[in-house]
Amino acid sequence: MPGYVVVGTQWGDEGKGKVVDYLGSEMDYVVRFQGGNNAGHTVVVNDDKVVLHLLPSGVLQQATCIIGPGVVVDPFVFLKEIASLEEKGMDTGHVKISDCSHIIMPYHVRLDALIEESLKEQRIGTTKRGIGPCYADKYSRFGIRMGDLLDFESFKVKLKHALEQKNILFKNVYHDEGFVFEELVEQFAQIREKLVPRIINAQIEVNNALDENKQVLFEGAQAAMLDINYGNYPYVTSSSPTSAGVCTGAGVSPKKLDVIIGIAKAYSTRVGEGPFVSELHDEMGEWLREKGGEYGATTGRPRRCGWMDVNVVKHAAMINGLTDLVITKLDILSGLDKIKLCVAYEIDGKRYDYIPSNMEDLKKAKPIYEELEGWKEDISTMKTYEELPENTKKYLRRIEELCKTRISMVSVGPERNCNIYIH
Ligand code: 2SA
Ligand code: GDP
Ligand code: MG
Repeated sequence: MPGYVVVGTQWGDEGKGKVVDYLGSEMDYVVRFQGGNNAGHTVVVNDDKVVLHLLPSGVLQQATCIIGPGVVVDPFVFLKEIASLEEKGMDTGHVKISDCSHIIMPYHVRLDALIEESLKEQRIGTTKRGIGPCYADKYSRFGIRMGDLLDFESFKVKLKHALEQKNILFKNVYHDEGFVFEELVEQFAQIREKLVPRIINAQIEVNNALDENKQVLFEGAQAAMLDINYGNYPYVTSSSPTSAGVCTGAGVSPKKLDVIIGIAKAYSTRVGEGPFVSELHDEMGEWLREKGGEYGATTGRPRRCGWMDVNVVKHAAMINGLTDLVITKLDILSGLDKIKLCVAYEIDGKRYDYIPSNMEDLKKAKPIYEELEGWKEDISTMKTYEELPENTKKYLRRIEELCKTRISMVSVGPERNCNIYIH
């Protein structure tokens, strides 16, 4: 079964990077299909912590790594990340970029910050990496793609056209001086040679690999609740971090996706604005943040923390068609007397076993909790399901039951091999 998908089931930062790195040793290809350097995936190998923003987490393994057609690429960040891995003595010749991926331009990054600032209390809490403005240009057909760099003369024509539009916006709406065409051309002239050898037709390469029965893993960034269609709109990112996003963002038929793994943290976290029904504003939330080290890998922002929200994970299971769940950071919950699971919401006296799409309803939602017994044992060194405390098993079984999806692995530490398989 060659086509694997790994996606986040909550609001991101579930530990996808660790799981992709772990599975990466078995893979021939690791492919990113959406998002950009708004991701922050942490991989720990032999106590060495590597944070990747744009490169697929499989880059630390031998698999060919592809930044797919649906990704938005900041080429300056890309080259920085490549350089930092090469400084560690790693070969990066196996990293390729799709000719259809869109370029995040310096003006997208500035616009992201200006838009957020102007939104004031309505702001989304973006990572300010230019993601939204770049996707907006893509869908407005003003975008410039990595493939355009192959013919620099036509790249310049497209850039001139796009920049004229953008500078009108900068000057008239944001009273900002905008960008100088010649300066941007010069910046790209300096990096173009380093990018061109990596630009490929990714959909052909990935489909050929699947047809040859090679193992291909599609690595999601962000998560279901940040999905542009099915997340808490407008508090979402501008792409589809779901299995459907693999089809549009990597050019692969749904028929070729065999294993769809959802990563769920044993509790919930969120960065940025937007509703979070099971959020804890008390010392319990603080405890989770400190014990779990819940600070954004990209921006260092403290993550909001709360109990696991089953409505959220159930929603992700449905939208993605999950075949498996992996529960991460289970070790963090050790030591608690009681653990809560948010199993439904109460809105205006009515019980909801699903997430209402209407933001005003969701803002009023109160969590309905089920309380389970905690466990005191340190589970971080355990290797088998049998060793886990009975209350840990009960917690896992209850999640499985409520989400109607089997849990095939749990992660009990940040290191590559701190995993327990469940058969
Ligand atoms: P954007 O920048 O346009 O994609 O922001 C839109 C919303 O999506 C959220 N978002 C994220 N949430 C969690 N983790 C993300 N990546 C970093 C990480 C976060 C960080 O993996 O650690 O370091 O701050 C990520 N990327 C986007 C974002 O908070 C907005 O709510
Ligand atoms: P991603 O964006 O989904 O890849 O997740 P992040 O890398 O942003 O955040 C997950 C954090 O938890 C990272 O610091 C990981 O090293 C760490 N982590 C992953 N799995 C586990 C686990 O099972 N236990 C513990 N204690 N930490 C973990
Ligand atoms: Mg992250």
